[in-house]
Amino acid sequence: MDLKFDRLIQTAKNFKVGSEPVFGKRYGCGHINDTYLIDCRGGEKYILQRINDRVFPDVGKLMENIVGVTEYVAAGSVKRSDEILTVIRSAAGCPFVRTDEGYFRMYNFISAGVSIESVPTAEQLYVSGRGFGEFQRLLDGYPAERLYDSIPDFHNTVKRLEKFEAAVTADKCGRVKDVGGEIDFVRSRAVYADAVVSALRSGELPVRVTHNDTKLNNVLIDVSAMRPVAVIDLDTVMRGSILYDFGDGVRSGASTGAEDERDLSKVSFSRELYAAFTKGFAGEAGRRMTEKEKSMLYFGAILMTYECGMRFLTDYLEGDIYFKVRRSTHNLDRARTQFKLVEDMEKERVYMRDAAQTYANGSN
Ligand code: ADP
Ligand code: GN1
Ligand code: MG
Repeated sequence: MDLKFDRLIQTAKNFKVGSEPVFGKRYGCGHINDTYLIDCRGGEKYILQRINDRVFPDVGKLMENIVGVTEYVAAGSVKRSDEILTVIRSAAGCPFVRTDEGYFRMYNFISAGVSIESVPTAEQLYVSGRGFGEFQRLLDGYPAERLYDSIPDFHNTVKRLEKFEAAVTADKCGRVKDVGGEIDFVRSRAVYADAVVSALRSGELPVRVTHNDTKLNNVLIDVSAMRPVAVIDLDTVMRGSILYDFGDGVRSGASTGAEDERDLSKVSFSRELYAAFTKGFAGEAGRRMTEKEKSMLYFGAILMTYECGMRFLTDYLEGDIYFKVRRSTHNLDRARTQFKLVEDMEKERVYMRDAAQTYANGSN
């Protein structure tokens, strides 16, 4: 439910803002939290977010993660402070505030960059790859033991598959009958689910501190200077694989159509966009990757796209309780675009693998 204007302003007043909050409105296109832009009398701007506490039940621990990560990134960054994501404390010094309407946090509004919400140009996606690759590099050395698992098993695709099967069995909304083809699609690729989970467990792939939600609109880009400004949406910074960050960047960026496009003829995997993201990401993070990571990097893109499609379909079957939706088939439409991309990527495996290895080895 949207917050009433006066409640929004009242909530913003709980934080240490530069001057009186006078205006607020809904902002951005995130699928999880409720995001508002707050304007203050003196011209200062802030992002106020109502944290989705169904997704993140322990807000205190979540915010400890975010404070730790933002401070670490700030210390390792050479950027100006207004280009660095910063948690604004409450008057009482707390990184979040609880009101009758839920849990809220505030960030500085970073105006030097924007979220790209449409199909990016190759140059923009290259910049996005650089931003996430740089973030991955900046997180190197972050004490992983300080991180709380804000969503346990977030990219454990085996567990995702189990949840999906449970949703099919429960068929809470009677929707299973309409999505037989999509269910078969997920089942026919069940073999993907275990590949990274087991390689992480055996130590074949190193466990790193990763962002885990490297979707295109989670990096702010300066589109005139063509540079990454800041990586945002740090709720899911946890232990993971670099394949996840690479993979989700490709999933969300290297498509010729929107994530929720209904006309699947508009949705295809783009080699040009893939190469651009890969060049940017590997250019920043490639030197630190192991040979195993380099050889499996491309698979991260297939896996993240498969997993995300499965998550959308699970949510559709469960009655749209996780992702924000604006129409009854929204999650199904999203699942279908992801499955179309998976099919395309499967045909492009060799190209994807070779390009990722080439860029990760720095030969381009
Ligand atoms: P969600 O978890 O719901 O995706 P995000 O933290 O990604 O929430 O925020 C939603 C959108 O709001 C982002 O995609 C971005 O466009 C905008 N946004 C969030 N934080 C900032 C910020 N500090 N400065 C500028 N824009 C922001
Ligand atoms: C969500 O929060 P947002 O919109 O940046 C989701 C991601 C999905 C993505 C699909 C915490 O990202 O995992 O890949 O939607 N975030 C969470 O668009 O579940
Ligand atoms: Mg987001």
